[in-house]
Amino acid sequence: VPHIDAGRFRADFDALAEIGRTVQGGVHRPTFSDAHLAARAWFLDRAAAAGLETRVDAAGNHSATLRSPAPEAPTLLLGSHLDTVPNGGRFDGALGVVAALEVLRATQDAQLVLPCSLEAIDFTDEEGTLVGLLGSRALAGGLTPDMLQAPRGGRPALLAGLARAGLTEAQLADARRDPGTIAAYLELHIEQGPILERQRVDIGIVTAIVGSRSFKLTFKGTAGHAGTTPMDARDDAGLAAARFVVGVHDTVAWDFPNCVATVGRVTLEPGAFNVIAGEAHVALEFRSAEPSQLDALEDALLFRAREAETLGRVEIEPVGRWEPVPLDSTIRSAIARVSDALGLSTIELPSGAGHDAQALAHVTPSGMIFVPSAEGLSHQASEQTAWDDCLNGAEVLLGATLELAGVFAS
Ligand code: HGY
Ligand code: MN
Ligand code: MN
Repeated sequence: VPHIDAGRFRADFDALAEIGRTVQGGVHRPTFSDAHLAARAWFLDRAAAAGLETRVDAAGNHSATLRSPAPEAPTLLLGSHLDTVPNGGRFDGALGVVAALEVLRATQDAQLVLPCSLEAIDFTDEEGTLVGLLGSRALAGGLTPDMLQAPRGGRPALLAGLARAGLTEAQLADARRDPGTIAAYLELHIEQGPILERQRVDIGIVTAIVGSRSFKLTFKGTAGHAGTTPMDARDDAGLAAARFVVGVHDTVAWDFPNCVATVGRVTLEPGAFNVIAGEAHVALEFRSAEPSQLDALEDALLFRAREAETLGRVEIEPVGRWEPVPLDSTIRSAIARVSDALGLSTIELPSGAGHDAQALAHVTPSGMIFVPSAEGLSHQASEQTAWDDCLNGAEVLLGATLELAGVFAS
């Protein structure tokens, strides 16, 4: 019976964590940065070293495949992502990719013949440094040209990034797979929240993934002299942005208790001590598991923007959205069965983080396995998951893969 080679798994995870490592011990691998490109090359090298087929598709998705001898065998995709947020952690995305590779190698080592091919895949730009779920949406056929016109990272960064990676915008859609060739999608990921740790549970069985919407807001004020302009004569874009940030917090805290909203960046122009800000650029993102709540939250927060605005008004630009999706119940019960057989405790929970699984869920049965995050911390250098938990996650991914290969092959 196949089993995870603990030494090989750990050695690969540690080697990958060195690529783009930061002085604080985190990882900085924004999409198409040198570190990101190096991590993807490393992944293909490791796959080739194991004698697995490797490929890079038109959206830059990197994958390793253990081919089934069965003719017309569908592919069971095991994925995650090697790109990170700026100054992110070692586990977000990377754990799932290394565990997926390890599942293929363990299966191959055991000379187990499956009715499905197994493919370990690293999706392009999951984090939205450029677009968000770029590779997984392209593969699932969910990438539309309008998503590339005003992406979160800005169009110049997108085009420059694609060029660095040897990709072109026109070919991204060629990465689309016929859903008939995909048996299912499975992803191991850290929880990135505090629930599993608080409840001392080993494995999280993900029920659904929240939806999210992102907007760029520009508050237009009047730049002016910081010394000579009386306080009642100012049209201060910085003050408008500050009022908006407080309004975002109050709106969600008071009226949308099970949603979240974040202003992760405020940039004031011209950005000098002695100049009243003429413009404020604000990055807004909010999430909910309920589509209807996303609409209500959008209305409420954009109303707050207009309330806060300066005389020069506020410009509001949508720059990204990911729909909430439920995950597959057959996969959820397979994860539960495998975890129970391994003596691991489980709970079911929704994901407050976005994942490639929400792009795949539109076209194929998709499921996610969570392992605990220490203190619920993520998207920063001290992101940490105990190695035993990582091993548990990889064993559950292996067991669920072997079980589901039989279920979804037909
Ligand atoms: O932003 C997210 O939720 C995910 O980590 N990309
Ligand atoms: Mn992730
Ligand atoms: Mn992330």
